[in-house]
Amino acid sequence: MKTPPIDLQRRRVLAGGAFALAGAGLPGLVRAQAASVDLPIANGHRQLVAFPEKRPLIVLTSRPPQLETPFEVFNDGLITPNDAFFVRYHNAAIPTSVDGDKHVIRIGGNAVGKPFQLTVAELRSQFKPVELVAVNQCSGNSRALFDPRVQGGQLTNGAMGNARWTGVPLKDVLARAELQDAARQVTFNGLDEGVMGGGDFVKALDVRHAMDGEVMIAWQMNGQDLPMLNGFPVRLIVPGYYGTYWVKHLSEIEVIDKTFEGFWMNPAYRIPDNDCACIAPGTTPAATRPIGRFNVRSFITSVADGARVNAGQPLRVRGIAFDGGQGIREVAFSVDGGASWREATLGAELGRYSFREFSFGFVPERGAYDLRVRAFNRSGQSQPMQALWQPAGYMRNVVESVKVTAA
Ligand SMILES: Nc1nc2c(c(=O)[nH]1)N[C@H]1C(S)=C(S)[C@@H](COP(=O)(O)O)O[C@H]1N2
Ligand SMILES: [Mo]
Repeated sequence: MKTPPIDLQRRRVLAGGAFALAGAGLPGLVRAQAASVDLPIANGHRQLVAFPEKRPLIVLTSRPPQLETPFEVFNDGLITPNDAFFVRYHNAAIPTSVDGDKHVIRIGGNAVGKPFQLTVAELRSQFKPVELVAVNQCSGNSRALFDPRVQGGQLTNGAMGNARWTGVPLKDVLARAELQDAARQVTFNGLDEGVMGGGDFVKALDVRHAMDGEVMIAWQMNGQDLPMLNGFPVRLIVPGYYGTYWVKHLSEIEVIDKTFEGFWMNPAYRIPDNDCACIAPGTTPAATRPIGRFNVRSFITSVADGARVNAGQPLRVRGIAFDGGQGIREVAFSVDGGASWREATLGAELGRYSFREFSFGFVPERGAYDLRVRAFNRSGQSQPMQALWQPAGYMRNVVESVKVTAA
């Protein structure tokens, strides 16, 4: 394909289509779009709307855009296409026009010797690019499936995606700022602004984590510029960690000599400080810590819950598994609701932060089947048979049940 002229390629403007309608309010959206979906939860009726650079996605809110990927997409391939990738924002004041080359990232804070700034054009030309396939998953992915229900965005399983990211290690960029011994944390801010509630969305990582060589400032996703709604022109990639740290439209990095206590680190995005990160419904955690790495998850993608399949004919089932970066070692499957288990076949590994494909086959006889899959990572961690509850509805990773009838 021929590359478009640089202006067109690098400059992103959010205008027209669903976004203009979104500005006019939800009734406009509803009139403009007939397509909708009923998610398997109470109050699960949702519109499917195509925002700029996106195919029709499940709308949670339109201002700011919060879009869930229709689950069928995860059966199309291990890489989630850019136009199908979910979108999450906290604040309505999101950038609508950005010059990708001239966009500036400022690096400073009270624990650097040499504050500096650089444009994205400089970032791309002055550092050695790296590539990594990694899952981005919202902490609240699957939140709507909790019982008892919890507050927050009522998401089913589509607030996740897997992409090949191109960028430079954050470590290389920070090295230029000459970190001082006092450096404790690094904060990240983007172009979007908060005027209500928690205010501007700012996140922090410990210095050691920020300097681990894997955390990346990325400008490409699956070989293309980032879509505007996924952080154009640059975003942070924090492999294995929940999406909340993957700051979009990254514009400001500060290295500081203490633990950052902004709203989006405390009290927001915290989990019970115990082994399961869970508590009994209705109780309050004794202590909390910032959310961290993904736990282990797996999903059947090729058959939907409630599907009818052909009795007496071989059924091939496939799906995806992932974890916080150990890599998937095994996926066990059951066709009898977990009474007995066998081992599924794993597909090629695209890296330990990627979705990993699994598949298995069996010949169903006439009757009902309860399909389950349970993944194990390389340190032996797995998924619970009963969901672990927590008040914010983060980190759901229960073994899913897909009930099918063979006839
Ligand atoms: N600037 C900015 N970056 C952000 C957010 C935000 O509100 N503003 N939300 C975070 C959260 S909670 C998630 S889950 C991911 C979602 O990434 P995506 O929108 O590209 O799917 O973005 C993160 N980065
Ligand atoms: Mo999130």
